[in-house]
Amino acid sequence: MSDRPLKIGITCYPSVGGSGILASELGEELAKRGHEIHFISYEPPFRMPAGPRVFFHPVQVNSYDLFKYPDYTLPLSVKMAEVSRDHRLDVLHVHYAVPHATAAFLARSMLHQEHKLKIITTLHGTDTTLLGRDPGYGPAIRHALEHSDAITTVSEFMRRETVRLLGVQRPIEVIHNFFEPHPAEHSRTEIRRELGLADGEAMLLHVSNLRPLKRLDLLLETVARLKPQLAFKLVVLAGANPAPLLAEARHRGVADRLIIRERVTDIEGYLATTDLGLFTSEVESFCLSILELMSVGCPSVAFAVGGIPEVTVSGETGLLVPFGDTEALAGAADSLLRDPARRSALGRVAQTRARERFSAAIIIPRYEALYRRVCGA
Ligand code: GMT
Repeated sequence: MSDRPLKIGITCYPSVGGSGILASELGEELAKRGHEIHFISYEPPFRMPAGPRVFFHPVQVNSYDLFKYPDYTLPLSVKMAEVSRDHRLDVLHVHYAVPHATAAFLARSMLHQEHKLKIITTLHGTDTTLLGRDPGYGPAIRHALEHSDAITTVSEFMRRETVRLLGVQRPIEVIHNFFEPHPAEHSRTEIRRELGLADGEAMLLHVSNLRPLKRLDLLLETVARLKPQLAFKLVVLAGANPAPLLAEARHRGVADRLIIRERVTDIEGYLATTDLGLFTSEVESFCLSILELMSVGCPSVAFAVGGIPEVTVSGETGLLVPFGDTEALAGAADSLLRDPARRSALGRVAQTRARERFSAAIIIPRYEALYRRVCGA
């Protein structure tokens, strides 16, 4: 296939979540490279780029008294078919299998001979590790994957889990996540002032959608274990209602250490202000937030679970400890907060690793090559 620009449909969850963020950034980078991007979802994705060659097609979901549960899959598949046909899409790239991969399969069946739609499914995390185990979803996910033209996962861990849990026999290509920082809107001084951080007070950062697998209990336990004489605040950029987290922090007597912000858009400003990332997930197929911090030269401490060791190398770009060992995690955080020189050294290596392995310049050509391979087939 020639090097002509491609017409690419992207479907993702538009809410604050790693898969939606990755899909939006992918669309932005592809549009910059001359491709035409059509987002199809129920809302514009949280970080959807504005600009030429980027379009958004909303999926309208009506509610009918007849149904106890509203259905999204069918209207999504109808919209996918319509956009694919009207805009002559070369490929539809769906992020997160449920229900996007199934809807794409239905869309292709609806188009039949009219338009040969190619489907690529990227698995991000709980579509395999949680829903893949659910007997109510597993067979439908497996079926949609078997009918995708290509399957990718965001880590080698995720590839192995997909084979193990879903028994997928088809080739799965690992294309790691990428991050390309935009210029920050606010300076470090402005953000520290906005957060009310005192001079000499270190800033720990936790970014997540606060779901149970982020293990906020262990996050607060780690904060409680940090030595009281250490001057720090944990800033939480929350992608969901933080009220239960705050209540639990009060209960544990650590609420005064927490600063919570919601729906932050100047993520780069906060990243650049952070001294150390703190993550306590029990499973993470990749952990985009660790990469985001690495890309601005900031190390993180976390549990060595899932794909996290593929992103950050313990002792070189951050520190990882066995899952659940909050004493070791607090010790790791404590040692780095007291040693700015070591923190900077880890941060420098982290930034180089982010650029050399997980930047748009490295990852986007891999997706482009995949699209061309699938479309030429
Ligand atoms: O599977 C999920 O939990 C949803 C997904 C999301 O939208 O936040 O998260 C996953 O995708 C991110 C982007 O690829 C990864 O960085 C996260 O590690 C992954 N989450 C989990 O595996 C829990």
